Amino acid sequence: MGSVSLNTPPTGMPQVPEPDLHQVLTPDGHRRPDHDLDPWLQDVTAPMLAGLHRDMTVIRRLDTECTHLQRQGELALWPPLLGQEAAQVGSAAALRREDYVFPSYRENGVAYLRGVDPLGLVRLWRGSTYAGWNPAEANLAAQQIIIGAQSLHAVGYAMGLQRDGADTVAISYFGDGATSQGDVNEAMVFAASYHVPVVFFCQNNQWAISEPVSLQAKRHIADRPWGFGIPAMRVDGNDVLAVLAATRRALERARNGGGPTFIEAVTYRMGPHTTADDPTRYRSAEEVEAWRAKDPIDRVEAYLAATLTDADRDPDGVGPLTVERVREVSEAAADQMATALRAGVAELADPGPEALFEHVYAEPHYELERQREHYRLYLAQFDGEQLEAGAR
Ligand SMILES: Cc1ncc(C[n+]2csc(CCOP(=O)(O)OP(=O)(O)O)c2C)c(N)n1
Ligand SMILES: [Mg+2]
Repeated sequence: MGSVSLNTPPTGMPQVPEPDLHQVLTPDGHRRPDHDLDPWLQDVTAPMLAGLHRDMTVIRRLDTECTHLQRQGELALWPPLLGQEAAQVGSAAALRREDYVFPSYRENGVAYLRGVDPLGLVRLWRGSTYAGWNPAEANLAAQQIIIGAQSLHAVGYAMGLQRDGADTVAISYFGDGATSQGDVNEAMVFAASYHVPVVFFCQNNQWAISEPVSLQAKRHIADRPWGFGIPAMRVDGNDVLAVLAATRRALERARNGGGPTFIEAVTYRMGPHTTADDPTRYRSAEEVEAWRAKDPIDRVEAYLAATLTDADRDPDGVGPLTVERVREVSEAAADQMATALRAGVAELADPGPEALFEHVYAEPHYELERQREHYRLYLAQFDGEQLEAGAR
């Protein structure tokens, strides 16, 4: 593996670069040399790319299925990640099992790659559980709705890791809009001051609900961290290899005592902010079409089509590895996930209104018991049918 030194500003004289966009796979599938990222991509093989293609395809299907489930009344809300598959898969693939992830509501693909059962995500967005997975098992915190708050949690956790002398890194995911929040800026001050093993991973998807990034950032988002003394890299977030390399580089730097790094993954939210949003009210169809041409899955297929030869063997079969075969395997994995998800949703039990009182305190609490009894008596006034409707 290559050098882990980043272009750290000299002490006392911060250098504020205008970072260029790092890209190793062009939208039409050509491999571009990148001095900073290439050393982190030495192990990339066709089967590995096929695996990244499969993961992106599966999370795209997961996202589409959940959007449909919301439209069919099965979920209360869903925040689509369509278009952001490379940013989520590339970064999550770089993580070690023991690294700890602090996500926002949009990192459903990252959650999938951390081993979270998609049904856990569905139960969460259906409102039938407070947590769809055990954070300690997946090393994935609960999804954060308070914009940017998870960056403080990540830095606090990383300060603990530092004190434990652990060989582990915390990573915080957030959006472009979140970089305008106090929490993210405070987190960067602490991260830089204590030189903690944390990676700030910003998916700049161009929009904070209906507010374009151009309104709240007069320079690149990646320029901001330099002011805190945190080196930053601006990468093509629709380029899974560039994201993988940049995240590996930042993680290794943190692991080796190099402190925090900020990654701006430049991508695009192809769908609505959530299923409650109508993006046609604030952005043009031309803008969306321009980004469609930069699709993260298409470019991996184009690259494979241009580079696969008969010498590339299908790891699961007898013949050569072809783009058709890669697509087939990815679609089969997506079908399998979607079938299990649909079957699981049909069997989900409603926890009932009294579940509200569970897990508030670790131990029984007389005031909570009083409230629970009061609520039980209130509910007893209704018949079962009304109760069920009210519980949704
Ligand atoms: C502290 C706080 N303020 C406002 C909101 C309402 N809100 C929800 S999502 C969002 C936009 C976030 O945009 P961005 O950080 O770019 O993330 P994206 O949704 O694009 O992934 C806002 C303002 C909130 N959840 N929390
Ligand atoms: Mg955004």
